[in-house]
Amino acid sequence: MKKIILATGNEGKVRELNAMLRGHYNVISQSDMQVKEVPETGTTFIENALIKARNASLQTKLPTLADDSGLQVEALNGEPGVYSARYAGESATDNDNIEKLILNMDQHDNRKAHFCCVMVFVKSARDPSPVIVEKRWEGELLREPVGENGFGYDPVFYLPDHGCSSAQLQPEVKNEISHRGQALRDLLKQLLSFE
Ligand code: ITT
Repeated sequence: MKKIILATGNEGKVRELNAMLRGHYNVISQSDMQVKEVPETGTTFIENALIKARNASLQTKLPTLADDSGLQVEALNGEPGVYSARYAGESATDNDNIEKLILNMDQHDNRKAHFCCVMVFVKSARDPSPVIVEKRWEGELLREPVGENGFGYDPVFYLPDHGCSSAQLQPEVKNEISHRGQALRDLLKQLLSFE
């Protein structure tokens, strides 16, 4: 099976992506290859995903998959967006970020939000034609966290069609419908069609 590097240091992403790539690729985490992370200096998900993919591919000399994602809240003009992981500061935990979001949303009745995921695949660090997919997952923000599964903002991301938060979904169900699940499926379809 072909080797592929996962250019992420986020354990939640690693779990979800591993589950979906199983059987297709021999997946290696960038941390297992001692990849040194670089700052995400882009202002868009696409820029940051490319920065991470090219960095890991440069250091490992292997094809690489990167995911840049985040939560965009309508009433906050798209915030926290690319800053989702660092919303409450550089070393913020998921709980710190959720607390800040709940506070900032206190006065807002418009609870609409979506997750965005950009998935990038590069064959090499200087691949001139990366495969790029962008997908969204629509939902609403809760006023209190519920559920234990997933990671990040899942406990406050409510799915009206399912009547629960994304942290209450079974992992397989989340992968079936999430921004990341949709993006990876689309990307895989493209990669397998090149082979
Ligand atoms: P890497 O850059 O190493 O991949 P990161 O956590 O810094 O890890 P991002 O810059 O892409 O990754 O930030 C994504 C953040 O968006 C993540 O930390 C969560 O707070 C949030 N997020 C993304 N996908 C999510 C999901 O499926 N469920 C909940 N929160 C999610």
